[in-house]
This record gives sequence, C-alpha cells and structure tokens, in this order.
Amino acid sequence: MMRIAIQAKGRLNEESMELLRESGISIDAGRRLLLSRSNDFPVEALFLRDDDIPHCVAAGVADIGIVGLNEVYEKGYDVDVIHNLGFGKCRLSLAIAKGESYTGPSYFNAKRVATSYPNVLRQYFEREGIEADIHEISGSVEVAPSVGMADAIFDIVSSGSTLISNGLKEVEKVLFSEAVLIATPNLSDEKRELLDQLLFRFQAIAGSRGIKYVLMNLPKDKIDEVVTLLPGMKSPTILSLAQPGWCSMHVVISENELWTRIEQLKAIGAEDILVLALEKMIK
Ligand code: PRT
Ligand code: ZN
Repeated sequence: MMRIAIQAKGRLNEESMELLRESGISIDAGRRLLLSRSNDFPVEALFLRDDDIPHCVAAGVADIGIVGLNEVYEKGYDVDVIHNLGFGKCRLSLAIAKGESYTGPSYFNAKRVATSYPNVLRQYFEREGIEADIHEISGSVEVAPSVGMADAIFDIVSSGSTLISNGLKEVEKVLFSEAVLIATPNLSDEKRELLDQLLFRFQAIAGSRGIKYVLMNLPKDKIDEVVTLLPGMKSPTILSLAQPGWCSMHVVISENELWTRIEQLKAIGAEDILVLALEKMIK
C-alpha cells in the first residue's frame, strides 16, 4: 500500500484527483476524510494543505505527493522530483509599481520586498549579489506596496491580472512552476514498483493530451501523398472500403495543427473526415 499526499482543497486538488481518476484510481474524496483508500489500486490518499506536503513526503509520512514545484523549492526538504504533471502552471516573479522605471536586478538593492516565498527569493538575491530587505508575509502580498509595507513584491503570477489590478508590473520571472509528483528518497522496492506503474499511467495520459484521432475516407492512390504530409506517422492504419479504389485511413494529429492538416487532407481528396478525442496513448 502506497500513500499519496494530495492538496485537500485549493487550486491543485481537482486536477490531482482527475489525474488519479484517469489513471484508474478512484478515491472517494466526497466524504472529506483525511485519509481515503482506493478500491482499484493499492494506494491511499492523504489530504493536506499544500504547504505540508513536502515535509510529509520527506519524512515518509506519505510515500509520494502532488504539489507545486514552488512549494518544493521554498520548503527545501529532501524529496525526489519524479515527474512534471503539466497543470498548476505559474511563475514566481518580482513586481514593482507600474510607474517605476526598472533598471535590472540591481534595482532591488536596499529595497523592501514582501513575499510568502522568502527562501526562493533569498537564493535569487544571493545569486545576483543583491542586498534587499525581505519581508515575509503569509497572504495578500500584492497589496503590500500600496499600503506602504514594501517597495516590491515577489509572488505567484499566472495570468498577470492580479498584478495589473494592483498597479504593479512584473519585472523578473525567477522560477517557473507546475504541479510535480514528488517521492520520499528511500522508497522500498515494492513501493518503487507501484510508483513505476503509476508513472506509466501518468505518461500515457500526458502522451494523449492535445492529440486527436482522425479517420477519413481516401482514394487509395492518394495514400502516399498523405503519408508525406504527416511524416511522423510510422505506418498508418488503412482499411479497404467496399467501394473499389477507396480506403479508410486512421491517423493521429496534434490539436494545434488540426485545422491546417484537415484543409490539406481535403485538398488531397480525403472525405468524411471524423475527428475523435484520444483518451490514452500507450507506446
Ligand atoms: O490551503 P492551501 O495551503 O493548501 O492552499 P494555498 O492557498 O496555499 O494554495 P493555492 O490552492 O492557492 O495554490 C496551490 C498551488 O497552485 C500553488 O502553490 C502554485 O503551485 C499553483 N498555482 C498556479 C497558483 C496559481 N497558479 C495562482 N495564480 N497559486 C496561486 N495563484 C494566485 C497567486 O497567489 C496570486 O494571488 O493567484 C494570483 C495570481 O494569479 P493571476 O492569474 O492573477 O496572475
Ligand atoms: Zn498553502
């Protein structure tokens, strides 16, 4: 039995639970228990505040966990970062009042900077050789400059709209973060095997993101042209149709080039094109 630490509520909870669900691991979070067992995989979920996840995993209270990389770096505990999960993307950035002119990192010398991430910020200033005054505050960091508590802030930025609505501008992007899977450093062989099974499932899900499964009817003499158009395809699936000279061809196409490819396929002579969601791609 392996124990996975998950954020109890907040920005990472829903997508963490969804990732487990898509991996065939259903956990009944509805009952709001601290600890909840899955019936279909030897794993139990421990629901915690995100701040507590790195420590719990480092101490072996949980074997693995899903948490933002920002928290892993800030807390500094000894955990292995196993896999980037592709959600909860954000960055830790320095921001100053919109009207200030920014001259580079040396701007922060002798400035007061408010943040909930003092350790990441201290390391950045050390690397840059800057002596600033770090004020640790636990919330509402973005209002610190307007109330005269600080000259600048160091905080999580995602869309940037919180900065704009507080009259601030982002001037240095210090750390890019996303949700990551972390593990305690000394996993037993048995748990390592469970972790590998879990990773295999996560990778299959990640591999299918942004990919569509496309079926089309195509004159057989156009097969080579389509294969040239989509060179990534090792060997396309082709089925003969009852109508002589025609086949059904199946390909996978990445979502960001889907419409361009479909126009090209139509121009080649493809008809009755079906685009289907691809749930998992197992290589
Ligand atoms: O209760 P608990 O301690 O578990 O949760 P929390 O309130 O500490 O964290 P939570 O749920 O807000 O965030 C969890 C994790 O989500 C963070 O540690 C990041 O890894 C990640 N994440 C991704 C974000 C954001 N995007 C984000 N936009 N965390 C916070 N924000 C906040 C940010 O603090 C700022 O106030 O959103 C605002 C900025 O957003 P934009 O879009 O206006 O730039
Ligand atoms: Zn938190």
